[in-house]
Amino acid sequence: MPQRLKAVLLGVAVALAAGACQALDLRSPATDQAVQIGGLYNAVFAIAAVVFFLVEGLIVWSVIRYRRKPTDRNLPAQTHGNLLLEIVWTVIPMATVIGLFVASYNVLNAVDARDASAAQVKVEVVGYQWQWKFAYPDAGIEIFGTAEQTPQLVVPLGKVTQVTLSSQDVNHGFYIPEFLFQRDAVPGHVNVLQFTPNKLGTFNGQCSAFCGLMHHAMVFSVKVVTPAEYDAWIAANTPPAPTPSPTPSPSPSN
Ligand SMILES: [Cu+2]
Repeated sequence: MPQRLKAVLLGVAVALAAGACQALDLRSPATDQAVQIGGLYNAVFAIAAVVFFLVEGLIVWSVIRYRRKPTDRNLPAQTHGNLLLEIVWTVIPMATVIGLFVASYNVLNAVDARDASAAQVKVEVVGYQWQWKFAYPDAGIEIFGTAEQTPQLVVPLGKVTQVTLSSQDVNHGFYIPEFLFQRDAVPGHVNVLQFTPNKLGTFNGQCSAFCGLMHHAMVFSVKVVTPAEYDAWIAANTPPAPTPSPTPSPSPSN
């Protein structure tokens, strides 16, 4: 093989490997759902990589192996169709695509599954120009983000958290990279999603739909804490119950 060709092939291989490493650099998934999405992504990428290197490898090999030599005067023997080969290259891609469809369908259903009765924590998320409101209706807690104070959603580890997502004005996107998915906040429509955090820590999020001049300011974070810390946080942030107004004493009855 000529030296120059070797150098070119080596360069191509290095570039492909670098691209592959970058593509596989998923944020480490922080919810049960994200783990499934990440698994699907990696499986699709691995299959695509195998197909790519197989097909490209065969092309490059054929081009080099069967290139015209200076001594060639006639065309080589021409082959017209090969039933076995055609069955093989039809069945393998079909099986691959059907397998990917089934895997994607299962993961999509698992990620989109919403069982209101299973929800252990319920929060409302409202996007507006240009921040987020996080509310815990059961505790009466409301958090409004500002440009100076980015809002933080506190959720307990391992509990099914249900988010009721809406928008007050234009489309926004509720996106946390470590959750490996995003959902739109659409005015006039409520999106409900559930996730189960599986990793303690603080995960940054941002609006993923360009929503106007201060779109970039729509940053927030999700803090995953232990259930005990969560209970303490809820207790510490629950507004005091309004003092009951004096009720007239019941009229004496005889
Ligand atoms: Cu927005």
